[in-house]
Amino acid sequence: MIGITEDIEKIDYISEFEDMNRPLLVKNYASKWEAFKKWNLDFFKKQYGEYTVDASYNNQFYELSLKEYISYITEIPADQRAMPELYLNWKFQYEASELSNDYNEPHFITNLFNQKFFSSKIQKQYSWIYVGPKGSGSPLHIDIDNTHGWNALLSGEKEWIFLSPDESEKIIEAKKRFPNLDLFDETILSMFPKFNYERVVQEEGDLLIIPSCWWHQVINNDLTIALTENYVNKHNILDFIERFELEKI
Ligand SMILES: O=C(O)CCC(=O)C(=O)O
Ligand SMILES: [Fe+2]
Repeated sequence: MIGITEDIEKIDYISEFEDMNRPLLVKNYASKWEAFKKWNLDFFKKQYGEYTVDASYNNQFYELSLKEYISYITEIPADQRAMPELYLNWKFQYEASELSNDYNEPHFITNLFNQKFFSSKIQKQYSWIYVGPKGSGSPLHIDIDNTHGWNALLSGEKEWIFLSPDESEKIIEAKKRFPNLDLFDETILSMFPKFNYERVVQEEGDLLIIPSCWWHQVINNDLTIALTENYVNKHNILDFIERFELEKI
């Protein structure tokens, strides 16, 4: 079950959420960040317009400059764009690491990527800025390498569908028939009455914690700017390390 809190200090995050592997929406957590005031499309275009970024549409990936991307989604009306929901995900930490001065990792999580036994660069691989026009979003997935994630919405509104790891078998089975299983499509959703899912709306300034192996699908209800980072804690670190050991063999 997803939790919602207006005040993180009023709940016992560790026992009620971290140890239970439960998602949590923290209202307005990111509203006090510098990033919340500063990060908008004009700022990105002026400061980082020339940088090359990745964007996706219908599961295809494209490389373009940030300036080109911003012009594409703001200057061409959606019905005249060949890719109306072109979605930007920028691994900004490699070239624009100073952007990390504009926010703080949520203080209530434990992130073992900060520990000395990991490379100091590991977090760069697991930090993204997402920008997307209305109607864009992310297909149903669990996060990479079984990491946990947090997602801070700096502008716009996102709607999420969550399914717990207990639903995995049913989802994997359904994906065999429908590889692009779209649970925001009422017709598709009604074909799977056994799915236990929850919907949550994330508003500007809200922070969402997405625990390891929770399935989620996301749609942007209007133009959004979000920051998301993934991490490991005591619950998934062994699983994480094992994966990389296996890959080396
Ligand atoms: O906002 C999105 O579209 C994707 C976010 C997501 O999947 C995540 O933060 O893990
Ligand atoms: Fe995700």
